[in-house]
Amino acid sequence: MKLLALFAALFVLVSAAHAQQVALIANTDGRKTVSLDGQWQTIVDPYESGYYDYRYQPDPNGYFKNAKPKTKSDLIEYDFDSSNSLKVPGDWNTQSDQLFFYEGSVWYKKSFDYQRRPNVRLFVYFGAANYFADVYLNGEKLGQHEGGFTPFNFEITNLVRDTGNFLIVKVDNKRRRDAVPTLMTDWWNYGGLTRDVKLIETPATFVNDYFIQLQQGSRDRVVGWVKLNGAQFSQRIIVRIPEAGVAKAFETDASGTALVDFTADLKLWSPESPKLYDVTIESETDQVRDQIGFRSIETRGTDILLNGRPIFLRGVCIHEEAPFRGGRAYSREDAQTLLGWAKELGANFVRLAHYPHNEHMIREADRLGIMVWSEIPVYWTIQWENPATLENARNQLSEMIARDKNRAAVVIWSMANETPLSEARLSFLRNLFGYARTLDPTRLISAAMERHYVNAMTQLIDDPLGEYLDVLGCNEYVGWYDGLPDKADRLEWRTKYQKPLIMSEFGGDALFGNHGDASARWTEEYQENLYRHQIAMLKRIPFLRGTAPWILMDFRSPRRQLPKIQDYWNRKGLISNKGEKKKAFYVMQRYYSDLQKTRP
Ligand code: GCB
Repeated sequence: MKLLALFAALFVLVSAAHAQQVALIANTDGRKTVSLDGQWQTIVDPYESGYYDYRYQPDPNGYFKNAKPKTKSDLIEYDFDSSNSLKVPGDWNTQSDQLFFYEGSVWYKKSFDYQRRPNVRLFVYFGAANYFADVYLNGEKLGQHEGGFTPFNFEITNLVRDTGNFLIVKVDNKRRRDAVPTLMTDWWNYGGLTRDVKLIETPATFVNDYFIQLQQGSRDRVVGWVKLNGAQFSQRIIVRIPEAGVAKAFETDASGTALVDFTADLKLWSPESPKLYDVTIESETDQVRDQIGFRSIETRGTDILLNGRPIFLRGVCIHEEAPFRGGRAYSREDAQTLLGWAKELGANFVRLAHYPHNEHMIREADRLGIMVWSEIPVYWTIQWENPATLENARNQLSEMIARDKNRAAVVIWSMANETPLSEARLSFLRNLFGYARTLDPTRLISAAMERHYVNAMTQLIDDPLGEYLDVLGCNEYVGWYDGLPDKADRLEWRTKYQKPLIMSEFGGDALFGNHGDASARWTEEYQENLYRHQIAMLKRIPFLRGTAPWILMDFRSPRRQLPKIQDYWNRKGLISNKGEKKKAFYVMQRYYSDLQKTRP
C-alpha cells in the first residue's frame, strides 16, 4: 500500500515536472487566485517572425524566450519591454486604431513574482484567448489552446520561480476555413486575451471538478460526482449545504472520483426566486466553496417544464459586445448592464449567441434568475467532413459544459446555428448531441435551425436535426430578409415534431434616432412595425414555448458596411450600442408584460 502511494507520488512529481494542460479547474471563484489582469507588454507580429524563421520553420529562439542583448554587439530584433502594452482582459481591436481590422498574431508578456509555499500547486488559467494560443512560461512551452471562447489552464508548479517569471502568450485570431467558427461569421473577430487571466493555488491533491445538480426529472435528488487531482486518490469527500441541513460523505474510487447521490429538501431556483445555496465540497486535503441553485428542466410534449410547471421563455439574444464602449464584453459590470436591460424588457431567458460568453454573464444570470441558452460557435457552413473540425467542436463543447454545468441558470446547451442540410452535417451534429448528453444528462439540447417553406405561406419545421433535439430552435427573418413585415400576417407554422419551439431569432435593423414612415428600411418605425407583425404571428403558433428576438443591443460586424447607417454595426438591436432604446424595444416589452400575466 505504502509502495503504491510512493509510486503514485513519484508519478505526479514526474508528470508535474513537465508543464501540462490539466482538466479545467471548475469554479475558480471558490479558490485562492492571483489576478494577472492589467497591462501586458505586446508585440504585433503579422508575419509570425517571432515564431517562424525565414524558411518558415519553427524557431527555437522565438519571442517566447524574451531574450535580451547581453553585450552591445548582440543582435536581437525584438524587445517586449520597450514595446506597446495592451490591457488584459480586452480585445486588441478596440484598444488601438491600428489594430481595429487586424487579424493575425500578437505576443503578450506579463512578468510576475510568486513565492510558492510547500505542497501548493500552481496553475495559470485563461478565461479565453481568441482564437489560438501558444503559451510559455520562462521560455518553456506550456501548451496551446484552440477556440476563442472557452477557458483553459496549465500547471506551472515546477516552472514558477520566486522572482522574474515571464508568461508569454502568442494569440492568433487568423480565421481558418477548418476552424470553429469558420471564415464567415456575422460578428467581429475580436482578438486577444479577452477574458481574465489568473494564477490558481491548490493543495497537492485537490478537487479538480464536480457536478452537483438535481437529477434529470427530480426535484429533491441530487446526483453527480467529485473528481480529485493529485496523488492521494482515496479520500472521503463531504458535500455540505448548511442551509438545507445537508452534510453527506462519499468515498472516492481508485481514479479519484466519488459519485454523489443524496436527497434534500431544497427551495428550487426559478426566475421569480433565484435561490442559490452556499455549497462546500470538502476532501481530506482541499475545500471549495460555490453557490449553487437547484431546479429541474424538462419537456413534455410541446411544453417546457421548469420545476414541473409549464413555462414560456421570454427571451432575447445577446452578443458578447460591451455596452457603451464597444469591443468584447468581459466584466461583471458589462454583464449587469446587459442582463439588466434584458430584465427591463421583461425577459426571463437569454440566448447567449453565438459562442460561450464570459463567466460573469452566467453567474449574474444565476443571481438574477434569468435562464440561459448557451451555445458553441458551430455556425453556418463549417467543415462537416473534417475530423479535426469535429474534434475541435467537441473540445469547445466540453469546455463550455465543464465551466458552467453547476449553474442553475443554464437550461439549454445549443450545438449549432443555421447549418445547411446534409448527411455529413447531421452525423457531425449527432456526434455532438451524444457527447453533450454524456457530459451533462440534465440540460435540454437544442440548435437554431433554418426554416423551410412547403408552399408560399406555410413553414414546416422538418429539419432532420429536430429528431435529436429536446427543444426546436428556429431563426426566421420574415419582414426583413423574407418579404415585408405584413407577410407575417399570412404565414402558417407547422412542425413534424411534437416538441416545444423557441423562435431563436427574428428582427430587422434600425439606426437609433433614424425616423421615417413604417415602410422605410433602417428606421425605428420600420423595426417597430416589423415587431408588431411578428408578435401577432408568434401568438398564432400553438407549439411555441419561447422567443428570442435578434438582438438586445447593436453589435459590430465586418459584414455590415452601409455608410451612415451600419458603419460596421449590425443594427438589429432593440437598444443601440450607446444604450438608447429603440421603439421596437417597447413593443417587445409590452408583449412580454402581457405574456407574464397570461402565461407565467
Ligand atoms: C442570422 C444569424 C445571426 C446574424 C443575423 C443577421 O440568422 O444567426 O448571427 O447576425 O442572422 O442579422 O442577419
